[in-house]
Amino acid sequence: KTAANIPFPVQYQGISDQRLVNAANEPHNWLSHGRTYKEQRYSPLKQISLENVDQLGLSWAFDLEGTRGLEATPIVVDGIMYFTGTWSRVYALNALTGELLWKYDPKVPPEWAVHLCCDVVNRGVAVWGNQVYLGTLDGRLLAINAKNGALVWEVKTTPDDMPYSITGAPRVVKGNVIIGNGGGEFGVRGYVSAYDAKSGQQKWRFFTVPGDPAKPFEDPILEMAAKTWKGEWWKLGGGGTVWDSMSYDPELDLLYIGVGNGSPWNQQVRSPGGGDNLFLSSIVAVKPDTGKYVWHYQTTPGESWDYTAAQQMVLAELEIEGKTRKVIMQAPKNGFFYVLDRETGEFISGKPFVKVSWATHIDNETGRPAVVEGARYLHKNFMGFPSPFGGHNWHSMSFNPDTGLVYIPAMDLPFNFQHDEKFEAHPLGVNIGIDGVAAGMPEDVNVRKAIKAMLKGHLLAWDPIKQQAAWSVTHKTAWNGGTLTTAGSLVFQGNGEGKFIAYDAQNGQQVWSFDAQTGIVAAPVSYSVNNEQYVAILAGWGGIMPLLLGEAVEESAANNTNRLLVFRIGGDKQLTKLNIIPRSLNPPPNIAPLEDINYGRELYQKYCFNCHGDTAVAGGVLPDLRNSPFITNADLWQNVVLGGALSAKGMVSFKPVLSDKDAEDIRSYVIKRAHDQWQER
Ligand code: PQQ
Repeated sequence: KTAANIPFPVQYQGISDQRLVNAANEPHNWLSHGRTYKEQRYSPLKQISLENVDQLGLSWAFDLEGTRGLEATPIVVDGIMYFTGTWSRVYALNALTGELLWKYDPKVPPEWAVHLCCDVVNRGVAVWGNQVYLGTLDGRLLAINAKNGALVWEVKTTPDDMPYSITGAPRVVKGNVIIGNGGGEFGVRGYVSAYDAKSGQQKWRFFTVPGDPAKPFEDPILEMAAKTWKGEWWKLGGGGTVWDSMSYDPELDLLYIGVGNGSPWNQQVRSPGGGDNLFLSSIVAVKPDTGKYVWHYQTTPGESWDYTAAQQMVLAELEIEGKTRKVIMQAPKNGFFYVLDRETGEFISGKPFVKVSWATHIDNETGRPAVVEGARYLHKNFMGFPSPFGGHNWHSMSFNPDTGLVYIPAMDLPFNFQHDEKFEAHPLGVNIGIDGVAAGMPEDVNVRKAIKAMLKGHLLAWDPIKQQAAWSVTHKTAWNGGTLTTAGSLVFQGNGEGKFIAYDAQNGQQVWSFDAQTGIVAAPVSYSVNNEQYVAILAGWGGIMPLLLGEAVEESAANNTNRLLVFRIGGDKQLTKLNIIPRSLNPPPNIAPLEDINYGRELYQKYCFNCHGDTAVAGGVLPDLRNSPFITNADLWQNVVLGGALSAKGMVSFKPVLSDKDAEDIRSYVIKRAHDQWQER
């Protein structure tokens, strides 16, 4: 049966602005990224509850192409589900049966993967009218016919010759499709754009950081922002990408955007001499019709640690000191949980929700962090918490108005920040201004093991009024999925070990678990069709940590399959058991001169670590080079690393930055690391 002859369910109706504004009144649907514009990820459905969750079972599963990260939140409209897979592919399914209605592959060139910091991922689509909107890894915004999957329009939202990308889901506000982009690790300037949802015509663009002051500022507010920068920041873009989060308040008519880190991260390189560097690491409120600035709150002035404020922003009404306040809540990478007044941006409270060592507290009067002496690593390294993975990353949190708790996929990891004395911007690989060897896991096996024991992931239930934890569960791996909470008093979360779990929302007790056979990073959704409630989750291991820090996810279920799993009470479908064949270790002898190995390590930690893993330990998505057949032969290796033999898989030629000898030294280092493995077990 082909997709074309499956009838499109008749109950489907297009999504109007009004439906989006009132999405909370449609419990059976999940109409936008965070279910409603408030992005609470709270489902009012309660057919699945504490009483019967033990009877929850698989209703159906849908296999997707690929074996890399799945990060999308499905959108469910009147019995149809829309979601994205790897390489920006879009799928439309019958949400009752799992039948494929249509699929659209925007055919992202595989070579573009070299410009992606964090896997070939996508966090989902927006639906409006009869169209589905999608941002692609290579910077395009697409409108696709929701009924038949035909392309309606396509625009390029980023310049062709710069390492921009899109992984975040678009949002539609008052007929405008709002889209950001990524690339902050490579050297770009962040912005958000709005396009007319019908025609694809650009309506406005808001730059999050000022450009070259010799040229006219695109917006008067950037003149103010430019006074907070020093040096020639514009040369490497300055950063501030809006790569994931947005939310909207229809009453205040304010669109909130979450702004990313500096580019490069290291402020000494980016804006020598300091300054707040607005609007890096800020929440910025703009008018959705014009993109005009209204207010901002900067979580990390003078950002120097990759502490993005691109994390989810949840809107809620909270009772604070006897008054109902319209708040915006965020748990950004920097480790503080913020509650702000969303009308004015006024700081209400901020407390650490994970281990934090870069600042002691947030000043109640000014709303500014008290940064610890030395944390800026100006003269020597700073070993601190949180790491650039963040106390919380893009994995969605959820807020349950019944319990009053926010459920955060939180992380505790340290990081060694050290200025890169030899920093020079290069055209391939990341440009962060941090010494890659110093940041890497140490050689000493015992120190390595001690650090490894510190890498933790938690499900944290946070009370935003008291600003303290209500309960928490510690996972085996540091990198885990987003959360969903429901009126059935449940919290759902998948984890890196490949388990999809339900917890009692009040106390964190585990009440149900399913073996998904692959690590989960996406967030679940809930919906109903024909008055029956379903919970859906994309299961597919990936994203930044499995690429970059294999050491932190050793207990993970590696990603052998990409699937959508859908559950209901009484579901009894079984997943077929996967047959996993571990690769045996058989490295060539470790005989290269130490000097070459060490130089190879320096290059590896500059060009290779971001995808194949810090100190050559991969986390289950891309090949672990220590076990790769390509290290057994110098010619084979050169064919891939310099010859581009695997560019169709995204491994481009590094000839523009590496010589033959460089490539061979990297191979020598990887061979050495292959031998280290026996010791490190
Ligand atoms: N993406 C992930 C992921 O998908 O696992 C994790 C991160 C990104 C980060 O930790 C980032 O800092 C990050 N930064 C940018 C940026 O600065 O432009 C983009 C992205 C992205 O688009 O995925 C991530």
